Amino acid sequence: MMKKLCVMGLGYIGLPTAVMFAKHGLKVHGVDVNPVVVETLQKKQLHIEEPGLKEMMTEVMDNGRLEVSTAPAKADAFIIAVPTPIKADKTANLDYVKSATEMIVPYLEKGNLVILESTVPPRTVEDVMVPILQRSGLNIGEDLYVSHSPERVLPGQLFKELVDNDRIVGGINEKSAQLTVELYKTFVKGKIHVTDATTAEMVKLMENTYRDVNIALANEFARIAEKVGFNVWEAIELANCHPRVNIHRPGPGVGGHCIAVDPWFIIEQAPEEAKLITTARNINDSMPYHVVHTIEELVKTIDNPVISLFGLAFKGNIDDMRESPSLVVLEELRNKGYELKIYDPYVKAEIPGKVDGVEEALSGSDLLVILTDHKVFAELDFASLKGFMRNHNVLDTRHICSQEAVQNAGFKYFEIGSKLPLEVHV
Ligand code: SAJ
Repeated sequence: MMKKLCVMGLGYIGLPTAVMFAKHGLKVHGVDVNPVVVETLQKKQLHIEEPGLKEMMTEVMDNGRLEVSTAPAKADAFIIAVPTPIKADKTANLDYVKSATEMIVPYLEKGNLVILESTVPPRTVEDVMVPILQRSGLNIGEDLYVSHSPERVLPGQLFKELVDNDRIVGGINEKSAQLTVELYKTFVKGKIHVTDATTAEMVKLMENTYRDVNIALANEFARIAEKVGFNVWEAIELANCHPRVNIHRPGPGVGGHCIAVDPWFIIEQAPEEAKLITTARNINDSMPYHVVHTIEELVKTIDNPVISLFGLAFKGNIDDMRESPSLVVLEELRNKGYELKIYDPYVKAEIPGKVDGVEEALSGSDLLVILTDHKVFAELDFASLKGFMRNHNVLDTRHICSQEAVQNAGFKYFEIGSKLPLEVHV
């Protein structure tokens, strides 16, 4: 029976996981290398946002089940939930995984379990973690158990998904997997599927790669539509009437810290074989540049055009800008010297050129470009906004506004994946 847990990394995944285990009766020692994070948490304040987290964390800190520190402590089980960013050469930066593993080595004892939750390239547990853990002198698989159980939860509804989602547990051997299942059963109500460590690593990467490749296919159809001359959105809707077809949505590109990153972890391990995955990644990465090209075509007949960019977040109704295609569009247009007005009601960060209201973001503008599928953008009342703009053009890269409503309000409506050439309102 596991009673004491040490969680390495107190970010979006590690902290809620630590809190959940504490809430369910375990004694949890949480570790973060960043002293500012540890000090903040010790004051029962949060450095991340997640509904319900603050209340639950306060409760388990008050009853003594959760303590936080910059140094590990002895425990029955260790969970590593640290970031695995991507390097400029598109390979995984495993420095945090390595250093967290190294940090726990002096604390390991016979019978302990070590679980990696971070998303990693296949074979990381076997080839990177196990050799480090061997330094403990313990016999891996017999005296020390090791497994991978990838996190698969969506920020914003973490606590629900931690409990309800199915979980994948990949052990380096059966006993490791079995102990890991027992531990997560503390609070997981979803099904727990058992496999080996490398398969578990791949499962996580395959889920996100599946989505990336499908989005790339949708984006490729959009480009084909522009060349051949049909509307991709209508064609996708019709194709998706087939019971076994589910074409994804074209757009300005793929953002976020998962789908735009994880496929590279597969490519890194098998570049010759991962041809489709590499092509898909490149197609999705090219989309912001395609949007920029389309914008340039639209404004080329206008003197000193003013362009309003709506949406910085990588997807709708959130404030997260990580890997957002909007940032590429913004930077490209800025480098080309265009006058830009930027608006995103969700994003609090200071961005040069960002304004706070719709009216200010549209004043004197020649083209409104919708880059993020925020619900508030789909609900814009174009008739009342017309007066603020110099020319009345909308480029809807997400296909979220009603074309009819935009046109009825006296705007020209353009989208990615419909017929060129484009004739703007001037
Ligand atoms: N996107 C499109 N077209 C689509 C769908 C999405 O262009 O048809 C774009 C979005 O606008 C966004 C990007 O793709 O820029 C990614 O968004 P997303 O909603 O597909 O995914 P994430 O990154 O928010 O979360 C994903 C989820 N994985 C899968 O759906 C397989 C989530 O369940 C994972 O927990 C998360 O990655 C993760 O942490 O790995």
